[in-house]
Amino acid sequence: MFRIGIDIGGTKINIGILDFDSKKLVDFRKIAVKAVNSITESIKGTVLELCSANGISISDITACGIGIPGTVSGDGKKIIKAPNISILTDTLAEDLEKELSVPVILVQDSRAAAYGEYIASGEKYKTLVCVTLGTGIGTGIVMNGKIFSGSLGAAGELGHLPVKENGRPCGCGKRGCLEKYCAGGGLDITAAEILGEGKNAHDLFNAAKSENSDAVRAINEAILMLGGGLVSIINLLSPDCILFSGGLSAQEDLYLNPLIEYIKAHCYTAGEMPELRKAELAEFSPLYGAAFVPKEIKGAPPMLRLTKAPMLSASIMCADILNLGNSLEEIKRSGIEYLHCDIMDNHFVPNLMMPMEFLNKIRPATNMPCDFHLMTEKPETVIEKLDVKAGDIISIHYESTPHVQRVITLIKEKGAMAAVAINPATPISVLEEIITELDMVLIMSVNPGFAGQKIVPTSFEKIRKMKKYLSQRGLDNVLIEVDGNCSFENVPKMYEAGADIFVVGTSSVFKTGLTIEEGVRKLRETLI
Ligand code: S6P
Ligand code: MG
Repeated sequence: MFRIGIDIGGTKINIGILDFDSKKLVDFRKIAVKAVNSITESIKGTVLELCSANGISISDITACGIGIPGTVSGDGKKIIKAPNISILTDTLAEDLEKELSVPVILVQDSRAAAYGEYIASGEKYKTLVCVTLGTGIGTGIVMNGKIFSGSLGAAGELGHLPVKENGRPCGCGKRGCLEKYCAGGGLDITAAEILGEGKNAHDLFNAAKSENSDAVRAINEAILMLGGGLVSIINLLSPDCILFSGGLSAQEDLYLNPLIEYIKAHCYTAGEMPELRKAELAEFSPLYGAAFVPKEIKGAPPMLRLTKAPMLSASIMCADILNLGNSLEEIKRSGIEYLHCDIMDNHFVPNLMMPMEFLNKIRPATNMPCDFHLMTEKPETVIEKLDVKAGDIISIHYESTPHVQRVITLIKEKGAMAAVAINPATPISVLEEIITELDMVLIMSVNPGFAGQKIVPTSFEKIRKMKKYLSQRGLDNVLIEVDGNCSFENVPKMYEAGADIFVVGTSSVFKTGLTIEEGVRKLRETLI
């Protein structure tokens, strides 16, 4: 499977196609901004051309991320502010999503760059700061493997640290911001002041190389200001790593190296110095990061993971029945979201499970929401007897009753979230007439009836199809649950394919040799 990563800049748009598994850039193209009439058309044309040049079908693209030089909404769908780029349209994400039939997410370019470097490092840093020294200063922060935007969404504006009272006016509306002195644009102004009208940062560095003392002093002043800002970041966040990119970072002898020396001499550490060096991916980091962001941002429309993190539903039939009270407590303590209660009638499936007397003892013993999975004929007769609380989910099998719609109505009347489960051999298309009434679809990744089975291999593709099916109908709020062999190995693939809730049983959380808490921790680690 592949991703599209796009980086929209002031003069050019970089578009790349990336292999999701190897995390390698397969191929890329550059478009000059001045050659763009319609941004949607230009991007679409280039993506299709890239696909065909590399023998990749558009249906193998699972998501597209776009780095934007500006502020984007929390759900990654709208551009809020991008004053320097006139070709952008408000509906870019929406339009491209329609044109390419893949989920599209927008992300501020410096955050995308930081995330790109994080992925390129093999996810080895816990907290990484990526500073792009271009015309301005872009700062992206990755904390615990996730992009950090701050509660109010404006984290990482190092460039707007005030360094001079009533100083140079800045595009942000304030005066005396750090980037107006230390980034390329600021050094252009300094050059004009010192060397004369028309001179720029490049001339300033050339003058410093020829030992022009004013130029040397001006550059050193800029280093002290920027160094001070970066020391504050280190003292505040204690990151593993600060990476530098952007045109100015190429001035190694006169700018980057002395800056790093200043930071080393002034930052507060508990012994270990953060790694301070040039970014690895250089100009490709925003494109690269944007491409992998759709997996990372677990948030809003579930397709793009902008508000929802993956959820676990613990299969009670796999718990230690002789010790059920303790297991229930441990399940709760480990942060599992749902209790998955399987009900089987030995008719619809060849097994019996959970008599009502048993279930009705479990229900008052926990305040966790229940995820009832009915594998019975005449599901309505079971639903009537269930002790349902707000937040519970009831899934019935499409194959179990000729009256699916009637039963969905009954579930809703009981106040539960309504879900329909489909067996491995049942196509998604059977949901067509009822999909708008559902809160969740349960994809069976084994044939129902027993725990401890092997996954039906086509399940991953089925989840992916389901996700697309929902998205094409504007039903991104409908959850996808997967039941059957949700192992440490399978869950990340199911998640990547688009599933939201995983029924965890003997293959992960109740695996012999692990405590429930250890199993949950191990599983969550695969989903970061
Ligand atoms: C079985 C049932 C499931 C199992 C669960 C077991 O049909 O619906 O909920 O309890 O799938 O998980 P595992 O990890 O043993 O496959
Ligand atoms: Mg089940």
